[in-house]
Amino acid sequence: MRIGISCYSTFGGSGVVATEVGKALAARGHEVHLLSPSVPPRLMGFEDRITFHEVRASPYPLFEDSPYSIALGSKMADVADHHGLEILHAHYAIPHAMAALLARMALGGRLKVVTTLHGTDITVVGSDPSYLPMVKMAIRESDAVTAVSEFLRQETQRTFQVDRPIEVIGNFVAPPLNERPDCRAWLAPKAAFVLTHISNFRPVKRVMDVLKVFERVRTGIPARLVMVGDGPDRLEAEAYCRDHGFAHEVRFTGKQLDIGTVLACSDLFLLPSATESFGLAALEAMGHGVPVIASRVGGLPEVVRHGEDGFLEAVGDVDAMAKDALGLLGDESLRIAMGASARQRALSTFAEGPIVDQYEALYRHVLGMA
Ligand code: GMT
Repeated sequence: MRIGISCYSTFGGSGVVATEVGKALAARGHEVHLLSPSVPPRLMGFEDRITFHEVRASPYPLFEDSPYSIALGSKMADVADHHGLEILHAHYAIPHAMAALLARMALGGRLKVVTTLHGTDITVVGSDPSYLPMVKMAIRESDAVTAVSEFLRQETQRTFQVDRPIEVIGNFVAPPLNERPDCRAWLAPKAAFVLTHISNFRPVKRVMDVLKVFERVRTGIPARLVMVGDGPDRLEAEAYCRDHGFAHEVRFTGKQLDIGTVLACSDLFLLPSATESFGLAALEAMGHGVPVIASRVGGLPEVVRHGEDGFLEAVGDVDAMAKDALGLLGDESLRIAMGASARQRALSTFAEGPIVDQYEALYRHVLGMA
């Protein structure tokens, strides 16, 4: 099949999933065209059968902001026309799904649009009145719609009052590489435990809760915290560590491509989000055998089993999360058992092969091939 995939090129989960799906499809022999404002971080190096197309919205003195959605729709139509695309797969509804529908109209309808809903395109920004009618239209008019968790499927139907089928296709992880540089020595001298958080530091991630959990844990056991990523709440987080006298125990790495190296020497992953439709970062930690402490919210309970792969607590309950962390890190056999359980779950229930099979089957279905 000839497939166009559009996504954001930031470090967020939807861009990661879109790129990894594209790479997996190309490895299966499909022709993949990736459309994004810049090269997505996971598209490193030359990949056979994947072509990258940069989307650029040209400025004009009349525009306050150049209309990216229109430029994306134009690029989609152009690429679809010249490369004979059969499917346009939009990852994250805003604006990719609307742009794909415009491209379909521009080509007289001979192009199928698949939309994958990822999270805040439904739960936060998508339900904002300034976007809601267009997101609803995109969900209704796409040839197929998927959601990354059962929670998100139900939330979409509730918020947008749509009764069309929405297929749940979860996120996936590949088995981690065996050979990694050992970063434990420089992350945690003096044999301290390593706690890790990875996100884009938006308010929805509640990074201050990560610090409050760590603050409690460090008083009970020797520990270090690694904060991977960047975003609006990073400055406040760094200031909190300085003001509370534990900045020397927290390492802010900024954005990192190689999260596998950090996860390979982590003992615990923290994800206390306010909402999370799936929690790809938690799944990636689990794939490395790292247990997770997270909020009991959104799609996280579909990924992390409380008491088996880690612990889930109410949003904002930093005392309970710290208690869980101290219990887990203080009991070596529990920590090892939960890490093994997390890894087993990630690499079986969320293995790449069967999940890419689901996308492939969906494409065949919308193309009338199945
Ligand atoms: O930043 C992004 O790329 C999307 C982001 C979001 O906020 O929508 O992440 C979402 O998609 C990921 C991949 O499917 C999920 O693992 C995240 O849970 C989800 N984020 C939220 O729901 C907050």
